[in-house]
Amino acid sequence: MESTLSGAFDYQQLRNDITWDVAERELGHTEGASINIAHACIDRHVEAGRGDKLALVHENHEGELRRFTYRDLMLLTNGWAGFLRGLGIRNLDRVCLFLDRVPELYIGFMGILKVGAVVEPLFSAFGEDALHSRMEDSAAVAIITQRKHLGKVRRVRDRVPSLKTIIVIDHEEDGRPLRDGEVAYSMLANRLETFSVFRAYPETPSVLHYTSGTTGKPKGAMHVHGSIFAQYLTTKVVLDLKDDDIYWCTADPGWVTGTSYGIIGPWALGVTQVVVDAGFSSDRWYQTIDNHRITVWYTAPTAIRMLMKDGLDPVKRHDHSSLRHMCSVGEPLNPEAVRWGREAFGLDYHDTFWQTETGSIMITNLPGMPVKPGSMGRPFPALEAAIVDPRSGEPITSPGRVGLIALRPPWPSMMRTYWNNSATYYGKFLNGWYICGDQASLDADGYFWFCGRDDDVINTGGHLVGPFEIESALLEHEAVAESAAIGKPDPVNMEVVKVFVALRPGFAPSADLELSIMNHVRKRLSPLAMPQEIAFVDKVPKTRSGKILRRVLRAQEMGLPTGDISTMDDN
Ligand code: 6R9
Repeated sequence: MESTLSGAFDYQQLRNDITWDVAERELGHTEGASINIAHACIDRHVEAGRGDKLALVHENHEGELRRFTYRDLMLLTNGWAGFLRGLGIRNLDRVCLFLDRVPELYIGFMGILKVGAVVEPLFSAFGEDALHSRMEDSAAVAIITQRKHLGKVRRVRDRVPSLKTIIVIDHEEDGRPLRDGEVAYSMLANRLETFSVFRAYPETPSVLHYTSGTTGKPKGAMHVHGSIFAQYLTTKVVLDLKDDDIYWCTADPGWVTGTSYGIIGPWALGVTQVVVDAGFSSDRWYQTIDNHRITVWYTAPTAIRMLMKDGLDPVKRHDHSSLRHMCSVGEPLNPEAVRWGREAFGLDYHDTFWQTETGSIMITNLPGMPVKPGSMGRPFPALEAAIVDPRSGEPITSPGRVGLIALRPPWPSMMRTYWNNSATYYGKFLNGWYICGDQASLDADGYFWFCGRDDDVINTGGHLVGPFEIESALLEHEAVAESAAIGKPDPVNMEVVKVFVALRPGFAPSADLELSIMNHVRKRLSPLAMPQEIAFVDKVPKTRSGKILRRVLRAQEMGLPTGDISTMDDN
């Protein structure tokens, strides 16, 4: 494979210039000094005279706007911290956030950090079991929630012995009596001019994030205050945020993208961000870009595929001329999605690969770097990454050979352990590398090409086929809106490819369509990758962060238990 690149982008230069200590320097941190994420993201800006700058523009479901400056955030997070301290919440206590995307979620997050406690963000859509297992595992002492979710919390509280306090943020709007151990807190009525922020250090625990659980039981990745060095630097270099940007991250803080890049990153840079607490509709999303004059947009392939499904007409009905940079995370970004983005917005979606465990972007298409549609790009310049042999952990350098994605520790936002599960944590390292559990290959230009989750890769007649390339090929077929490819056990070939396909509006299942889809994959990829079986479905099962749950389809196919599905999106 020969280089297909030309142009002025100098990756090696960036590797020389961008090191983690650049972030420490720019955040004013010196060796041995304390650093608290909440102070660095909020008070620091106020102290530097930037208190009047807008930090958060919040739009609720009805389209009503609320604006918060950095000074507002300082006073409100002080309020939160004073209140939490008054409740007896101390450093390292785990405090859950169980809220829709209301301002209290974002501001409460920082309030918890100010008091030195550990934030545990949970999707408000979680059912009782998902809520219970996480609260019990972390031994949470408090949970911040709202009336509409209080019923769920009440139903689990007897089974979470550590839980002392349930904090309800919108009690005033309702007024129904609270019970023992439940307290009301009205954020906007509680501004505190000063608060002595907990003296945290780079290794002090900050955020406990349960993983999305595409494979097996969710695990709590423990992060520390020093993670901000990586979140700051990647936000600056990859998301390219600048002082006058209006930034929109579409991720919910129940998912790590919604905290690392939906709270910490943008505020560490002192940027204005927009939060929309409303469900998905392509019109609403284009309206958001238009109304708020969004300049930088961070989203996910699942959302992009939903936008693609509705075609280009809705794009044309809105003005998106404010957009200058677009990024994607969570799943492999299909080449077709990149091409569509070019057509719709005249810009490239820049893929970013990382994990709850890594805390920040690891492999990515940097701004200015030529994007190869379908490739996730190259290691973040401050990081060493490789493709390694699954047995020896030795780097594989020959282009095109598939191996495991491996990252060289340490980096500032690496998880420090899995809560209550250090054995699993230590099991993630091989030959001095952190092993992500994903398969990929490198090309001659050093670009990474994603193949699949380690356990999703299909072995047909001894050939490894990545579900991603099959699903990407399927997306090029005019009838396909979304799909999932799995390996189905086969007596002859070990596995054969089976695909689950959701059709675009205007298409209906038929034998002809089946044949046309099969042929399309055969021609685009190979006879091996051609699906032997196609099931037409209304939608493919996904996690709340938009990841296709191939594991669930595989289990169903074999009549086995589906395992943990607590993060499955059941909307
Ligand atoms: C941030 C986040 C991590 C897993 C990861 C991989 C998949 C994420 C990806 C991607 C291909 C990308 N993943 N980004 N696969 N290309 N750009 O998603 O964290 O929820 O912990 O998931 O998601 O399989 O290992 P998390």
